[in-house]
Amino acid sequence: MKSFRFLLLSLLMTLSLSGFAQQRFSDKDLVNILWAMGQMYPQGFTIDINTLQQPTEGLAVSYLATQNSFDKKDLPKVIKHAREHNGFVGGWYNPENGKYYFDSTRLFPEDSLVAAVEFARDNEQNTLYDISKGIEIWSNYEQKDIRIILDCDMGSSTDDLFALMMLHRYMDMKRCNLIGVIVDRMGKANADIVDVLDNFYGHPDIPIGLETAGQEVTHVWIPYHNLAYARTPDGVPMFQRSVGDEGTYMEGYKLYRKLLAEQPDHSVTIASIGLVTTLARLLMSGPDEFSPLNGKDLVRAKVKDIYAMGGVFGDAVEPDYNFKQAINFSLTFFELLPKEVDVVFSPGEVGDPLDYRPELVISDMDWTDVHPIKWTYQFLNCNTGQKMWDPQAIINAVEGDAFYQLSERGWVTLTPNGETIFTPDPKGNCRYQRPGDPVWCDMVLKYIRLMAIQH
Ligand SMILES: [Ca+2]
Repeated sequence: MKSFRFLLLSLLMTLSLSGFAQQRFSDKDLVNILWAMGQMYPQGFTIDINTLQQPTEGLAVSYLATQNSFDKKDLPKVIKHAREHNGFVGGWYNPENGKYYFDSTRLFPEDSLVAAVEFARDNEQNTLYDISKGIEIWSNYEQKDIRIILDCDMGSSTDDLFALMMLHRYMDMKRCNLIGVIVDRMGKANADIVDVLDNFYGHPDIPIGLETAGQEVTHVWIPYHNLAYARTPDGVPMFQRSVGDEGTYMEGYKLYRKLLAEQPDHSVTIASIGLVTTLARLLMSGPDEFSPLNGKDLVRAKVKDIYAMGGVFGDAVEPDYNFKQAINFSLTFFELLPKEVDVVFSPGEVGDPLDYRPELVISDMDWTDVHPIKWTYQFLNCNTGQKMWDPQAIINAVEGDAFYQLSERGWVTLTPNGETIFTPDPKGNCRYQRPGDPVWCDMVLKYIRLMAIQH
């Protein structure tokens, strides 16, 4: 390793001493430099071939054209492509097959995630790299057609806000299609918050359903339920809405039925990050104008899987909240859910280490003064132990099961005390997320933060 470092340093010194720094380097020089870089930075590097500077920020995406360029022999091809395009080359060493991979690379600003992911998908790259954050981002170009219904308890904890924010960002990246949002926390104001976010993030027409006969949960962790009615000092509504103050929302389980009936069989993913009251009512429902099937059969026919924030399977700091709050509905949900539908639980301990500090939320959103999440964090005390629990169900639903360390398969039963009991069985429909290590947690939090700076 030392010899390569020496080679690189002496090359750079020679070139800069002879006044080459302002000029383009010859192909031969670059082959030697990039090869030495590969040895020095086996975990990966990106370099500007005109200045030999390594950028300190940006989203680096490889071009398809230089895919499968291995080792020194392929470097001239990579250099030629980089010269004709963006002038960046990236490389890394794969210890599994002993090969060095080099690519002509395009660099996007870090607030251009959508364009970067689109480019990655067009170039058949499964990942891109955020240089300043030091994290890989998945583009999963082969994964298509994820249809999600979000079921949330907006209006109390703020992780629901981030979960919905992420779904909008994923939509922008064409990673999923959010076909509807159910609000299972009763009260129109809570659905109005969804309406605000849908408008703010540029998808104002997403259908919203509201639970009206679920369970009244009076405790509010962070009182942002009046967010939709915020006014500027001049009295003008601060946030745009599709459903006005006088508007109404469809009954939650009816919207479920409508949306499911419209979708192909086994195509819908439900991300449940609140209570399961509306899901229980859906499962109890009978045939109606939307479908001749009863709720159980409709779910069996249309739902592919459910990612549910809730349950306790390990050393959670706190007991489960989502299932316990409306225990009778939860018991019905567990009893009636068809066993063919896969469920992945995201217990509290997975999100516990993911602490998106209020001051970071506000600074990450400094690109605008009018922002519903920033408003919440500016005007309310969000330093309440709020963690990024709900986004875990969303990330898993979109990024896929390989992104998490999931348990083996088994069955989960719910006790009247709200305890989730897991019984291993290879035929079982349930798995649960296991907590990630500190490196993984750091990456996920950085990813959520990257979504927050997009505009
Ligand atoms: Ca929630």
